[in-house]
Amino acid sequence: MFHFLLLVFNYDPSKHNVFKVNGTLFQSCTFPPANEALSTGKDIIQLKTEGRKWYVCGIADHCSARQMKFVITVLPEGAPTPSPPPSSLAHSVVSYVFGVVMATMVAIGIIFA
Ligand SMILES: [Cu+2]
Repeated sequence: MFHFLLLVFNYDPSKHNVFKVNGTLFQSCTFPPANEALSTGKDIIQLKTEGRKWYVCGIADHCSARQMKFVITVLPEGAPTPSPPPSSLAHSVVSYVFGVVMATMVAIGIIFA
């Protein structure tokens, strides 16, 4: 059984937004239609499925020039851990400040059992 975890994007909504994209769009900083953007400033995303998820900021050149992009890999429960988990992942809500460069992030948190 797979439990989900929460991804929280905290940012200033007057300056940034969040698009969920695929790997190709992530690489090229191409965005879906603007009405698909998350823009509350505190977007909470449930990661319910395994695999890699990509998020980018769609404002101006933030994605391409400022590397305002985020990728997270959700591992199945019981998967071998590649490295010791940061202690913050033990919390029920995993929170990152959007805009911090995180090229790769492996989520091993099993939340809401
Ligand atoms: Cu931005």
